[in-house]
Amino acid sequence: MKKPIATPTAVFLATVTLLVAPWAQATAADPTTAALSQWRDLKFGLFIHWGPVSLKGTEIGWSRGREVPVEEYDALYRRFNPTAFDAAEWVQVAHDAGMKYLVLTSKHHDGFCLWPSKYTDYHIGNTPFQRDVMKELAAACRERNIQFCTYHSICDWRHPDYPLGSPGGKTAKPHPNMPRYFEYLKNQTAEIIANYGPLGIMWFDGEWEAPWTTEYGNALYAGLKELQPSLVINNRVSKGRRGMEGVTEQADLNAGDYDTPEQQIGGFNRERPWETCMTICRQWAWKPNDLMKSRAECIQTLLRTVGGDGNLLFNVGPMPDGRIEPRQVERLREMGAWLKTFGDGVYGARGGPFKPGPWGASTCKGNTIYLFIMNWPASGPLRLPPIGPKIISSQTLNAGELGVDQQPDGILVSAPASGPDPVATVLTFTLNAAAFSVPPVSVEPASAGNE
Ligand code: JFZ
Repeated sequence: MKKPIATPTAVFLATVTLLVAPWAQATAADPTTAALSQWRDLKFGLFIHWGPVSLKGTEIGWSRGREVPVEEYDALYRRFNPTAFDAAEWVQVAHDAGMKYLVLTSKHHDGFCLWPSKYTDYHIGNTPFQRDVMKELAAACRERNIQFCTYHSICDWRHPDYPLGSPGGKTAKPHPNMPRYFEYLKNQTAEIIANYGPLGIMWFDGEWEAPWTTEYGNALYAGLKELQPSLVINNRVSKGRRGMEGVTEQADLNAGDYDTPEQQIGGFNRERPWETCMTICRQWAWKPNDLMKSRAECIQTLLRTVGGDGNLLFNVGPMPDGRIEPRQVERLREMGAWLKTFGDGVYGARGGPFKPGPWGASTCKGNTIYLFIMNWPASGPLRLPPIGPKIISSQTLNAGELGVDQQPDGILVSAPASGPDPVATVLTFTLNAAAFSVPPVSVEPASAGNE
């Protein structure tokens, strides 16, 4: 018998249940720790939910067997022909928005694959379009120094081996075979890393259903780290996530490098990395005339997220012709234009020390605290809690002279005479010490007015 070569892939494929968490003993030299801190500095990424379902304008995965009959949904790919798709254009949009990474749905809950996988026929290569979207995007990202990442659904409501089906995992398949489905998942994720890696993140989802267990999740995590030690993997690879808050309970038992609050800004947390995922409109996949967030809401969402020490993964659903909707492109470019002026307090910064609240948010880098003041008291100055280090100087970037008065019991900031900025008044404090060493403090809501 020929001895199998122990390539990482072979080791991965041989691994069925690799228990116990190496991620629990991460050290500074550990590749995950290094990759995580690099990724955290990027702050802002583009999430892309796309597939043949864009032809219907309904939600990806969830509309299968609901708004769209299963047979019709599964046949959409035969007429999916996004001839206006231009990977360089998508990456240009992300770049112009000030985004530093991009996460594409390699496969959503509906099972359709945006790359020509050798483990299924249900993929982009068998559409009239035929082109390998993932290959083109990965290359375009590399060219512009944007980290290429993938979203991959664990649940697959179409695959006959996966036990649950549409709508929404509420039906049972006649001949489930979960161990074989797990092989499919391992094969495909290995294929993605081999063809399009190294990736920034592998962003899993659909882990909440019963067929997926901690054992499967931890084994998948361990196997992928064998293939690419620097790979960052979100907490949805395993169990233990608490709802839409996205925080993993018992993180020492459940694999995953960071938490994933969904459609909400995560709570202030410097201990465990986190990333809010949020849609620019309401739906993840493209919906005609979907309600879009305002410029101020988009930018403030980013600032509140970064101020809580998190990343923001902001989602668009491209249209069936392959373009990102022009008004969404415009909104993203507005965010980028703002970041061009004020991004210093975003990229490479950490959240705090003043925790986000109705008043606004703050970040810190070196000896500087960046304040993003969104709501001023109805009258009088904004009162911030006291901090140890001395404020040596203060500067505003988009308001006239602001009075800053550091007292033993707090810091008083007078409102700009020019009136509040529709996004945020941006102000820096330069300290006589490292700003990150100031212990995080809450800003009393009373001092933000509105009462
Ligand atoms: C999940 C996906 O279902 C969704 O389509 C999108 O990809 C998002 C990033 O992640 O979001 C969920 C997950 C679970 C529920 C709702 C949305 N749920 O259980 O109702």
